[in-house]
Amino acid sequence: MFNIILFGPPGSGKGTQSDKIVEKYGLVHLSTGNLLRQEITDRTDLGLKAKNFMDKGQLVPDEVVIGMIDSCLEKHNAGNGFLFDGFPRTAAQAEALDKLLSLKKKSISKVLALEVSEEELVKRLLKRGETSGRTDDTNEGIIRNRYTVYKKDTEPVASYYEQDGKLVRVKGEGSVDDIFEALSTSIEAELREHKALSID
Ligand code: B4P
Repeated sequence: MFNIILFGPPGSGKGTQSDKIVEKYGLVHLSTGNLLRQEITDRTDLGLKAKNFMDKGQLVPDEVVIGMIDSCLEKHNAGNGFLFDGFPRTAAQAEALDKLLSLKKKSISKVLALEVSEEELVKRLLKRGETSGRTDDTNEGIIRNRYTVYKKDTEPVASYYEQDGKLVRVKGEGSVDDIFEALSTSIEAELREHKALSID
């Protein structure tokens, strides 16, 4: 079993690439963004609370997101492993994830970080906002706030994994297929190492 984190700023293509990765490698996709949007659609208490933060381009509080991931890990018995998309986004979330996985005698194998310039991100999200109906994609000020929050709270999480030698940086600009190929190369190198060490 191997567990991957797909890391990167808002609009870097985490969701786009996750769909392709889970299909090819048979991983369970855990996207906190998708889970939160489902809670909003279902009008749950958690969803109503989260919507206030998401609409402003802010992060949803750690305790809400960590609780959500905890119950997802309980629900899914991932055969090949998990792909975490958009989680962890803060140091507290990264520490909580390590604790939750170590209770199951598991850990993160690799963190794949997509790198995209701010201007390209803003362009992509404004374009998606034309059709997605996502309130956090329609306003440039909110999109730039999401980027500011990323730089302040999320980007430092990369060094948490870099210290352990788990971080791989991948250029997130170019065609979706070329980026997927670069990600696949890193995943397969990890899988070979995994087999060589025969880690469960
Ligand atoms: P998320 O749902 O995680 O989404 P995202 O950051 O907006 O985008 P992603 O990187 O997945 O981009 P995508 O592939 O769709 O977060 C939304 C919000 O939820 C956060 O702001 C926060 O409020 C909350 N939240 C989520 N997780 C949280 C957590 N752990 N803690 C606290 N709060 C949390 O790509 C974007 C666009 O680019 C698409 O239109 C796509 O078609 C396009 N695109 C993709 N690849 C491209 C390429 N190579 N070239 C051109 N366009 C491309």
